[in-house]
Amino acid sequence: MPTTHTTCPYCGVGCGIIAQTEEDKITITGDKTHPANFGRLCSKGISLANTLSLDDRLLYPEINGQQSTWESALDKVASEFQRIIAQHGPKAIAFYVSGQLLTEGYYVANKLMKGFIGSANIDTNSRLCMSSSLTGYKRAFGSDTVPGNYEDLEQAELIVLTGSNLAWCHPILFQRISAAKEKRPDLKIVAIDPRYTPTCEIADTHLSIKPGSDGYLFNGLLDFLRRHDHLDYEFLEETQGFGSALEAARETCGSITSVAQHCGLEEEQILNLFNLFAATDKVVTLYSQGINQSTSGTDKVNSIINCHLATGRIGKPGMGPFSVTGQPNAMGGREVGALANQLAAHMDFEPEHRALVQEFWQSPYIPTEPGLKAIDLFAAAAKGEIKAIWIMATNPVVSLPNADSIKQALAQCELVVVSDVVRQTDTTAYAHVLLPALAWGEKEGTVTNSERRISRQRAFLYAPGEAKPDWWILSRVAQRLGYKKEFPYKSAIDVFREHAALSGYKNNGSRDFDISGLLPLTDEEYQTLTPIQWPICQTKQQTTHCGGLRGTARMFADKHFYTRSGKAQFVSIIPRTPAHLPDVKYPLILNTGRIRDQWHTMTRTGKSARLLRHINEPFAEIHPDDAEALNIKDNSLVQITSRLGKWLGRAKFTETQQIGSLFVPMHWNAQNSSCARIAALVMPTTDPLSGQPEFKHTPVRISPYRPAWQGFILSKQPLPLPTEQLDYWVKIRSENNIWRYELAGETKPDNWAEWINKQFGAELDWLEYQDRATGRYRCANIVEERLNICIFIGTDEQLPSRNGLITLFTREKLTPIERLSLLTGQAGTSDQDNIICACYNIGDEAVKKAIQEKGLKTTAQIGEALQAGTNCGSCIPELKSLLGSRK
Ligand SMILES: Nc1nc2c(c(=O)[nH]1)N[C@H]1C(S)=C(S)[C@@H](COP(=O)(O)OP(=O)(O)OC[C@H]3O[C@@H](n4cnc5c(=O)[nH]c(N)nc54)[C@H](O)[C@@H]3O)O[C@H]1N2
Ligand SMILES: Nc1nc2c(c(=O)[nH]1)N[C@H]1C(S)=C(S)[C@@H](COP(=O)(O)OP(=O)(O)OC[C@H]3O[C@@H](n4cnc5c(=O)[nH]c(N)nc54)[C@H](O)[C@@H]3O)O[C@H]1N2
Ligand code: SF4
Ligand SMILES: [Mo]
Repeated sequence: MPTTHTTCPYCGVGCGIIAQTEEDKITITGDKTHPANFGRLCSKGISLANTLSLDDRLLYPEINGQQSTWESALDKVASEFQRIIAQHGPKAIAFYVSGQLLTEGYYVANKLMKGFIGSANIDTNSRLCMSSSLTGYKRAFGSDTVPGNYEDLEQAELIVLTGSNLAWCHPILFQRISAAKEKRPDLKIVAIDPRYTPTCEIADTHLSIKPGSDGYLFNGLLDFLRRHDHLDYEFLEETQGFGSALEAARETCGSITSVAQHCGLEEEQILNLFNLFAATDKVVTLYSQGINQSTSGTDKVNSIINCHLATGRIGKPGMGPFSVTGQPNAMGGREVGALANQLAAHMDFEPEHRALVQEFWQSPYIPTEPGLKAIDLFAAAAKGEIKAIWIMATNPVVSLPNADSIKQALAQCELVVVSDVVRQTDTTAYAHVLLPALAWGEKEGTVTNSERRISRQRAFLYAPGEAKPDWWILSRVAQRLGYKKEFPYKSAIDVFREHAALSGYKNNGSRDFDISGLLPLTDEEYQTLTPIQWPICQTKQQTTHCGGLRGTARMFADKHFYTRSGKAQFVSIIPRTPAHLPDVKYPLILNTGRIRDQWHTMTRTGKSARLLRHINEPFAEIHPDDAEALNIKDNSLVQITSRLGKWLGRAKFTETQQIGSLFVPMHWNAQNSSCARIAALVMPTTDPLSGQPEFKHTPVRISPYRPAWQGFILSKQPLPLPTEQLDYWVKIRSENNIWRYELAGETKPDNWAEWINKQFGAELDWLEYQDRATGRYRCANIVEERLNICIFIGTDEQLPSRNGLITLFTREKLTPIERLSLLTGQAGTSDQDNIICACYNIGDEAVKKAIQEKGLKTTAQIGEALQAGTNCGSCIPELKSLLGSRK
C-alpha cells in the first residue's frame, strides 16, 4: 500500500501522520517515528480521512461567480493591483494570510508584498493568536524564540498551565503530560483558568482565576520570589531591568491579600502556588489564548517570563516559559516575517535589516515602516483606504472580532481575492476573484510546530480540478506584475532553499532564526527530510547558540540573548483590567474559545459526522445560578447580546463555569447556523503592543429565547432550508449520512402539512401525526419501506432523541411497530445523546451505567468494558470526570 509520512494540518503540536492509500480508501495513523507524537493522534487527526471528500471544494478559479481559466483570473488580479497601485499607491493593497499556509506559500506572500508591491500591509490570522506571545518574547529575549521543547514538559517537576485548555486544544501534549504524571505522580500540575475545563482533570490544583487577572498573579509571584529569597543571582547577572520590574511588581501586587483580591482567589490558594513555584527548580509555565487574547496580553506574557528570568529557569531541561502555538504553521509565519510589523526571517524594519533583505531579494522597494495590523487593516478597508485585499487560508468574516464589520469592509473594497480550498464560506461570499488552493494531502511543503520543529507535509492525493499550491498562485501573480526573475520557483523546494538562504544571509549568529544548514538539501533530501528543530546552522559543530546541522533542542542554555546588550530583559508590568468591564446593561463576561472536535470555522472538521458526535449545536456554557436568576432552562434556546451583535444557541448548564461568565465556542458560521458567529459580538479592542484582540472578555447579556415553535428534520438528502422563514436553524452532518436540521421560528404556520409540502415538495408521501392541544406535529416520508425524511415539531425543546431516530434510517424495512413508534416519538429514546467517545460512538449515559453497574474505577476499566477512550484518547479527561475524580 502506498505510504506517505506527513504532518497533521490542525494544531501546533504538529503530529506526524502516516497516510496509506489503496484505491479509494485512505487510512490515517500516527507516525511512531515523529518526535511530537510518537504514533499518537487525537480525535481530529484520526478523523482526517473523513474530511477529504471533494463535494464542497473550490476546484476552479472564478471571477464574479463565473468559472474562469487561471490565465484570466491571474491576469485580473495582477491588472487590478497595477491599476490600484498606479492610482492610490502600494498601501492601498493588502494581504491577509494565515498560519495554515505552508512556509513556502507564506514566504512568497511576504516577499511579494514587502519587496515588490512595496507595502508592509500584509498581516496574518496569527495576529489573533500568537502576537502577544511573540511580542513578549521579543521584549524579553530580543528575538521571537521559543526557549524549550516538548520533552521539558515530561521532565518538569511542576507544570503551570495558564489560559490553556490543553486537553482539547493540544490533546497530544496533554496525553504526553498525563503519561509523564502517571509514571511520576509527584509531577505537580496547576491549571489556571476561570473555567474548570477537561484539562483540569490532570491538575493537582485548579485556580478559578478572575477573568483577565493573570498579570496580577505573576507580578505577585515575582515579588514573593524576592521576598522569600528564591532569586538566582548568578543568572540575574545575565539580565537587565530587574530592579524596576520588581518595583512595579511590589507596588501593584506587594501582598498576598492584594493578589487574592485582584485575582478573585483565596489567599491560601495563592500561597500554595507561590510556595510550590518557589520550591521547585524544574518549572514549565505553559500558556495560550487565556493569556494572549487580551488587551494586556503582551504584559501578561512578560509577567510570566519575568518569574522565569528571576529564578534562572530557562534554557535548561524541564523548565521555561512555553507559549504553545495554535495553528499548524503559526511558527512558520513568524519565521518568514508575514506579520505587518516584521520584515522577514526574524528581521525588523531597522535600517540594517532593511538593507540586508532588500539586497538579498534584489527588490525595488522595501517598506520603511510596519504596515497595518489585522484589526486596523480591515478598519482601513472599511474606510476605503485599502482598495484591494487578498485573503488566503483564513475566514475573517467568522474569526475576526466585530465580525459583521468585516463584511462591510469587504463590500467596500474594489477587489477582494480569496484563495481557499472550500467553495462556500462566509468569506468567499465576498470575493470578486476566487482562487482554488491545494488542500492538505495534496500540497507539498513544510510547517514548524510549537517547539521549533520543522516537518514536511507531503502529498498523497492527486491535485483535484485545477487547484494549485499557494506558492504557485502567488508567484504567478508576481510574474504578471513584472517580477519573473525574482519569482522563478518551479516547486516548493525552490522556495524553501531561498528562505533557508535568507535566514543565514550575513547572520553569523546575530539572529536566532537560522536554517541555512538545510540549504544544501537536494530535491531528494527535501523529500525525505525528517523533523528537525531550528536553528540549524551550516557549521557542523555545535556553537554556543546552535546545535549545528543536527538542529537545536533548547535555546539560551548559553545565557546569550539577542538583545543589543546580549542580556535578557525584565519588563516592568503594571497589570491592567480588560478594556470593557461588565455594567448594568451588559452584566456578564463572554469568554470564547474552542471545543474538542472542531477546528476553527468548521470548513473541514464540520464535514465529519464523527467529529460532530461529541457536540453538534452552538451552545453557551452558563452557571445554573445565573440561569435560574434569568429564568433560563438547561438545553433551551438563549440569545446573547453585546454592544455589537446578537447570537442564538442553546444554554448548557455547568457548575464548572464561573458565576457571571459565559463560554461560547468560536466555530459556528453562517453556512451551518442562522446566528451563531460569536465573533460578531466581540469588541475589536486590542493590546496596544501586539494588536491582539480581547476574545476572552466581552460584556454581554443573555436572555431566554422563546420562539413559537421548535423542531428538527432528519433526512437522507440535504434539503433546501427556507432560511428566511426560520429564526433559528443549524445544519449538522450526522451518522449514516443523515442530514440533521435543528429549527425554530417566531411565527407558526397555520397548517404544518401545507408548509412542509410547500418547502420540500408536494410529491412526497407523508405519514402524519398531529396533536393540536400540545402543538405537536410529526411526519415521516418512507420510501420503499425505508425511512427517508422525518420532521418533528413542538412548542419547546422537549423533542425526541435525534440519535435514536437516526438509527431507524439504517433499517432495511421498518416494522409496523417501528413506524408507529416513530410518530409517537418513542423511537427516539437513546442513551447515546451525549456522545463522549467519538471513535466508538459511546454516550455519557452508557458510561455512567457501566460505572455504576460494574463498579468501574479507572479509565482503563471503562476502556475494557466499553472500548471508550481506547483509540485516540481525546475523551479520557471527560471519562475521568464521569468517574468523579474531580479534585
Ligand atoms: N480542538 C481544537 N484545537 C485547537 C484549535 C481548534 O480550533 N480546535 N485551534 C488551535 C489554535 S489556532 C489555537 S490558538 C489553540 C488555542 O488553544 P487554547 O488557548 O488552549 O484554547 P481556547 O479555548 O481559545 O482558550 C483557552 C482557555 O483560556 C481560558 N481563559 C479565558 N480567559 C482567561 C484568563 O483571563 N486567564 C486564564 N488563565 N485563562 C483564561 C478559557 O476559559 C479557555 O479554557 O488551539 C489550537 N487547537
Ligand atoms: N471568538 C473567537 N474568535 C477567534 C478566536 C477565539 O478564541 N474566539 N481565536 C482566533 C484564533 S487564535 C485563530 S488562529 C483564528 C482562526 O480563524 P480562521 O483562520 O479564520 O479559521 P479557519 O477555519 O482555520 O480558516 C482557514 C480557511 O482556510 C482554508 N484553507 C485550509 N487549507 C488551506 C490551504 O492550504 N490553502 C488555502 N488557501 N486555504 C486553505 C479553509 O477552508 C478555511 O476557509 O480565529 C480567531 N478567532
Ligand atoms: S494533537 Fe491532534 S490536532 Fe494537534 S497535531 Fe496532533 S493529531 Fe493534529
Ligand atoms: Mo490560533
